[in-house]
Amino acid sequence: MGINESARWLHHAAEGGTNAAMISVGKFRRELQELHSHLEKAKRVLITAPGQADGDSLGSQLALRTMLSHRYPNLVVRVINDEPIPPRYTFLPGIETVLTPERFAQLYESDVFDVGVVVDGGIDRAGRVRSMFDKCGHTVFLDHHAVSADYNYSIRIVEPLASSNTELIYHMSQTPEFKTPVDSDFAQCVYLGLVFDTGFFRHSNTTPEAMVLGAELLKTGFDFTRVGERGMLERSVQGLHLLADTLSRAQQSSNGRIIWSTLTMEHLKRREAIADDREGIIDQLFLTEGIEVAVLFIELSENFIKVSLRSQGAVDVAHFARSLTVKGGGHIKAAGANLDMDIREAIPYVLERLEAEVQKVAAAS
Ligand SMILES: [Mn+2]
Repeated sequence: MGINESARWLHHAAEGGTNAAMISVGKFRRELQELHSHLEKAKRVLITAPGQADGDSLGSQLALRTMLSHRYPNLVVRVINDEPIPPRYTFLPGIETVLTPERFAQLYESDVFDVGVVVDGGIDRAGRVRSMFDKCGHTVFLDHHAVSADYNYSIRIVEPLASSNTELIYHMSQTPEFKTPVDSDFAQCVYLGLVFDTGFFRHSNTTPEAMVLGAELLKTGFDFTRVGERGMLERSVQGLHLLADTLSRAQQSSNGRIIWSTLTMEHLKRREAIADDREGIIDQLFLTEGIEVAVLFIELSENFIKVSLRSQGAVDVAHFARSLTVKGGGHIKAAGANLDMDIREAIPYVLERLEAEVQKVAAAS
């Protein structure tokens, strides 16, 4: 069948009348067999993910590495990411195996791989790793985002019902093709992705299946408090100050229905903070009483702004982000857009449009 025990149980639960979304890798039967047939013959595999790796991305890459190394003991598996790992993730078991392209070049000679796998987003955002990926004999795309990838992957396994990419990998790992033993190291990688992408089972992508999987993983006895706190909540003191600065700069508009703040490169430098310290600030901003939408203007580089958006749901911020730029998008309640603008230009450009949107929603209700 290719569905593990818990998914099978959920299948029964779904048939019994609950409206639970069901994540089942059974529908990827052919893709999984094809993947297995390539891996069986392969000598070297490359695993990568888009830049600015987060908890789901790293959890996925490490869980996948474990899954492949267990199933194919002679296979050389290399995990290469364009950017160095943010310090918050250094506690993850196996994290030392994740290399930057320069570290990889120092340690190993050949950058030729038989199979390349990209997880939690497309290869177009994987920076310098893309050229290695392009040379792979077979390429695999493993994702849980409902996006259309332009790249001509040999195999695509995309399950938008999976709350996190690690949830998809977990279910793959339990099929007859892979049969990965779930020990506490493997479990915490899967768990980190799960809590990261669901915001500790708060976001709307949280499903009964995701919670059942969380419970299943806890049985292996890893320190889930530590995984949650170190992997998501803890900040360096520099990061703490950056958060405090950004929150104290917050302003409201539309009668308090919009809250917004800014985070420039100068702000980052002043506090000696790093890019990863920006993580989670938008969510904190959003947890303000009476707010409909929160916006954070992040200066990524000169004249290049990331607009992060959170909504209670009345304003579809994915739609709004797309209205700002063709490359904008995301989910109804959480979205983003990158703008080629100066931050002083971007703020009125976005706020005027957003205020109109909030007004429209208020008038309609
Ligand atoms: Mn993800």
